Amino acid sequence: SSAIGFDGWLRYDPLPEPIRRAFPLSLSHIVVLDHSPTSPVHVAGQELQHGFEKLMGTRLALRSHLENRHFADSIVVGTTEAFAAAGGDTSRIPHLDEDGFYIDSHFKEGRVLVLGRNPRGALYGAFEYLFTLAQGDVSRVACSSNPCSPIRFVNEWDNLDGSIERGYAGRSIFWKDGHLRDDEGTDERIKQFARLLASIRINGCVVNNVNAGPTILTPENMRGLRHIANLMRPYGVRIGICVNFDSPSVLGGLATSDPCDSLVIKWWNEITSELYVHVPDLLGFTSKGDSEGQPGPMKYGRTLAEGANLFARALQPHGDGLIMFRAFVYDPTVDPTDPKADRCKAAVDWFKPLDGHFDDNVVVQIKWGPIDFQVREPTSPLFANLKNTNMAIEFQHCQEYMGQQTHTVYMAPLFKGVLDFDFRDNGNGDGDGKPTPTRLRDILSSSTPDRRRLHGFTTVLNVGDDSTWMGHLLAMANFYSFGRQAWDPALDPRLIAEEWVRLTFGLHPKVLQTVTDLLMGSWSAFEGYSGPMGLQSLFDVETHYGANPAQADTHGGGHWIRADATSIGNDRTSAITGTGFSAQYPPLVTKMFDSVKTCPEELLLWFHHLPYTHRLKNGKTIIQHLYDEHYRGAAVIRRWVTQWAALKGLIDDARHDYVAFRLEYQAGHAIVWRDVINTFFNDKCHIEDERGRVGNH
Ligand code: GCW
Repeated sequence: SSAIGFDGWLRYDPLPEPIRRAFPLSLSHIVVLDHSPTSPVHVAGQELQHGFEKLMGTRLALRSHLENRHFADSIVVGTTEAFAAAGGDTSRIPHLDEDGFYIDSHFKEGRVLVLGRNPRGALYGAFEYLFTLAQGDVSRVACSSNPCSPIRFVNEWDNLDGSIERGYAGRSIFWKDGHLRDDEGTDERIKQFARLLASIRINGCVVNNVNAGPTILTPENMRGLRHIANLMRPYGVRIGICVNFDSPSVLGGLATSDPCDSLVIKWWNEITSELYVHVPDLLGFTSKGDSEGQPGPMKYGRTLAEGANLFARALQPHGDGLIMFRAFVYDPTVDPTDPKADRCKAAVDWFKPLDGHFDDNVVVQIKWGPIDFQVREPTSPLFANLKNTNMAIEFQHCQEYMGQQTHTVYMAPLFKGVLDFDFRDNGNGDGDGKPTPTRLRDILSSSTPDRRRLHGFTTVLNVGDDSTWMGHLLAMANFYSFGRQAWDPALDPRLIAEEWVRLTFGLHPKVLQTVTDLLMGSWSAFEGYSGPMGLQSLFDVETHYGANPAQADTHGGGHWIRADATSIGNDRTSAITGTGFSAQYPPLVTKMFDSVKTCPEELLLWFHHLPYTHRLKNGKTIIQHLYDEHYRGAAVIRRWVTQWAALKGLIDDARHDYVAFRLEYQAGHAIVWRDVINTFFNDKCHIEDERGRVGNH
């Protein structure tokens, strides 16, 4: 079972005979409209051959169009341009954007068209067609699809020594002992990773940690980057790197790394040119400047924008490289006794004044919430404050604060809510007189033709060399869902889960129902036993793993819940008593959060400080709801153990046992969470649980 999960959702398990027989075409060939073996179109042809054979039991021969102009009985794969050049009729193909694709399984003409606007799009179409078949759908497919945004990147927090910061799935697949891994299996793993990324239409991967030092830029490691880029390029995945701001002084031996110093500028220009020799299609740089001990422009008395533009100008001559400049800048030592201090306000405080000062190839990369990947946060107000700046959202699928892959927490419902958030600032445009969209997923869409800005989607993924990639088979649903949501943020998380379940565990209706329900209830269950009502998860502040609620209010990290003997919650309203965080939103949203009546109850204690006896809409007091939620959450996981056991025999034993073991662990750990937190609050307020489960005072 050591290879459990290596294929991810790309298993292509043989389809049942009745489904195979219902397939109306008798195909014999795959026509690949491209000659280059390193083109994604070539990979698409091979993937179609491999997938079709596994699913349908028929091996189709690969052909190039020059040998045969006759498309019947074939799957034809290529760009729309190559198809037209080969004599194909493109009149029915709708408009395609970069990376978009068109699929038409035309039964009368006896062929399947899989065409992309570019080679990458053709590969995406090939996967889409195979996924449709793999889910048992052999009816006619006629569809086209375009991405919401060209920025669909994953970040790997891999250190060059091979460790992964907040990685829960083994060691780095790229690095070891300061340079590229060279053990057997490395190339295979990198290719397989790129294949998984391509299959969910991810086009970029940042291959080192935001906290990594400057050694990524040594000549040896530039050769390593070249090797990685060459392996991933055929899958349409471009690589980027994180750059350390002090590289000119630390690596280059200069006297300073001041972004306005002419020698520093020259150093960055030269090293960037050198990098492009190795990686001609570099995605660009990612930077964590002036944050958590990392050096940045402010160290030299310069603004964050001056720092970002330094990189932007070094990249600019070489093509379309971007500098992804992170907005995660805050003071890590805020004083817990200061009632006005609030880490939530940091990103807007730092970045709003810089709106309009960033070059065109700077993208400010913004964590989805104002603190740090908690189980529940309001959508970051920074998205509504930058009107003349490119923005990308940063998710985190590696579950740093959500059980670190020993707990199953499917995050698509959480991120759907974040993306659906409406800032309600209609009419407050970006200065061109036109109203701008106000719902986050519309703000982030670059597909509207008249949008001048380049927005998009990133996540901290942190796969490792564990054979399941994410450190838990079920956590692969998160990896999968990121690709789907970055392509189309309006998608229903349940449909995404169902797709993933069919591709991963097959078509049995009971498996589909049980696993989908489990995934869909998982975030809410986890929130229940770790921190409901906007408390955030009450983690140990060092490990971010086990429950340690006592630390929340004493630590300078600023995850405060302001719990005392009579009341609980952080007043972040714009009232005189509050921190003023709510005022960073447009007025209608400020108003909604400011009022206890209209503030969504799942964020009530994020925004308000209230007596434990305050009554919620369901009639319960806050403290009773808190006790009950912890019991509900833990009970949900306990039930999963039984529900999963009922799938024995419907899933192969190796994978069934793998998941069963982890669910059993989670069920136990959820009880620990429940009891630690309920006891903590009971000790604070001495209010007994109405149902007699907590406290004996
Ligand atoms: O959530 C915090 C993590 C740090 C991380 C930081 C960041 C890479 O605990 O480990 O550093 O966020 O996003 O930069």
